[in-house]
Amino acid sequence: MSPRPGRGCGTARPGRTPAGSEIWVAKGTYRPSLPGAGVPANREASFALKSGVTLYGGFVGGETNTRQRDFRKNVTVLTGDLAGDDTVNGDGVTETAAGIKGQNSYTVVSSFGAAAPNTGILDGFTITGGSADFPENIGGSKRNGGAMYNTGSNAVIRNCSFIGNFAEWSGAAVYNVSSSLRFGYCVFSGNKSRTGAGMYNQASSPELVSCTFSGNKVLADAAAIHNYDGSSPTISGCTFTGNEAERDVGAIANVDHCSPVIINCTFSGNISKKGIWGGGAIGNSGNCNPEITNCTFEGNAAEEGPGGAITNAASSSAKIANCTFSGNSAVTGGGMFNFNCSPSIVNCTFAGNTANSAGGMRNSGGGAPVVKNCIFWNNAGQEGKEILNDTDAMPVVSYCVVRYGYTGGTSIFTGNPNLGTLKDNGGYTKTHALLLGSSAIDKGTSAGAPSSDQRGYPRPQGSAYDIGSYEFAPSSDSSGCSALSPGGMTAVLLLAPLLLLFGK
Ligand SMILES: [Ca+2]
Ligand SMILES: [Ca+2]
Repeated sequence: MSPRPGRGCGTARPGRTPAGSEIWVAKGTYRPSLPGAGVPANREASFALKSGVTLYGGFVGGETNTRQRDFRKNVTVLTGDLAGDDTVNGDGVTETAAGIKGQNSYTVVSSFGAAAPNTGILDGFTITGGSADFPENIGGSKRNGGAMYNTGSNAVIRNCSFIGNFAEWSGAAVYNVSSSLRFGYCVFSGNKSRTGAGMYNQASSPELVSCTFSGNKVLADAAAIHNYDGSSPTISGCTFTGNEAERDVGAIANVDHCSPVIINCTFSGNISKKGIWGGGAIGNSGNCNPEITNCTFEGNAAEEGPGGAITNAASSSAKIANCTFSGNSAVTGGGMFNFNCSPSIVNCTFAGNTANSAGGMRNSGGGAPVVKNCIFWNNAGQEGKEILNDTDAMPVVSYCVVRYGYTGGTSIFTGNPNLGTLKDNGGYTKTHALLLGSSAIDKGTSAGAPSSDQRGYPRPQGSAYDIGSYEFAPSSDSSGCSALSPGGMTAVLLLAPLLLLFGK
């Protein structure tokens, strides 16, 4: 793709702006193209980010520094609704893809790097009404990336909302090719495409910090993020809620050598509706080995498939540690489904998940998942099975609390782990605390166990490592005092990416 002609925000034109400068934009709506005399607006125009130039939205006018602006109050909208015929809210935002009417911009914002990556910065805007709806399969930005299309880009996007965009194929909101953008404090909602409605990454490894993906929909797979072809983003402190795939994977799909780092994230209420591979929140397939740490999966569903929270398939060996799986549901494997793969699942808590069979975990199709220091409790399934293995699956299960026991495991405990309700016990994500008298306290192994628990609280406490994602602290948990203020320990983990995003 080549840079497109585009009118800059307000009176400024990015194409004439020297590198290193800033453009301050007042509240209001801005379109990439306006109709001329007898000439319609150009659907192919977009706002093109320029290396070294920062676009700030959220001003009234009269401010003397960027800290005086309020981008939440002074909504500054970049819209693809060229004719002004979309269904919009009072700020001119097309709130869902269904509100798009007529011929909108194929892509609202773009960034392009040729000899060097694009380093533009976009801060404090709402990008809406992009519609990459070209009917023929020509690829490129007419069918992908309704709000934003990036290629060869290291742009920084912060405090932006991507709302109500559409793509015929991938990335209704954002489509990245060979790019490594950084997104901080961004919202992706109400977007719709065939796959990856919030973001589609092709050979791209962006960094996402404290972003929210909600209410995105796909006609096929991966309602929030689709990672493909060696895309391994870092996703920290993000929330995925209420995203919905007609087929597989309610939130994040990793396909073909994609191994993202996913840490301190919450996945709740995401749905795979009709997919045979399911994966209510996450699906990994084709040599994808993500690291999923300190995350909570709550109330996700694979309505007609396996893996209420996660499906691992096709030689994908995820490393999953310090995670909580609570109240997810599926046809089989209410918490997790593993097929022909060997993930490691360490210090995780599976509680209250449901399925017709194998409420906690189903292992099938070969492979040897390692399941260590985990709790499986009250996961409803046929015959009371918390973990169900087909004859060709050979999981190695040790140091686990499993209701009704587990044949073939070592160091299996069947006493009640006394789990508290799922709630904020400190850290970034909700947990089931171990309550006094829990069978999981000091029964885990130190071998391969993480040095902190899901909240970031140091392990071990007491005489040994606990089983599950929560480490019981004898001094404070016994007395009912909070062991850790929210965000206390794990804030350190987020510090580095925040500096990268905002130190510029
Ligand atoms: Ca329109
Ligand atoms: Ca302990």
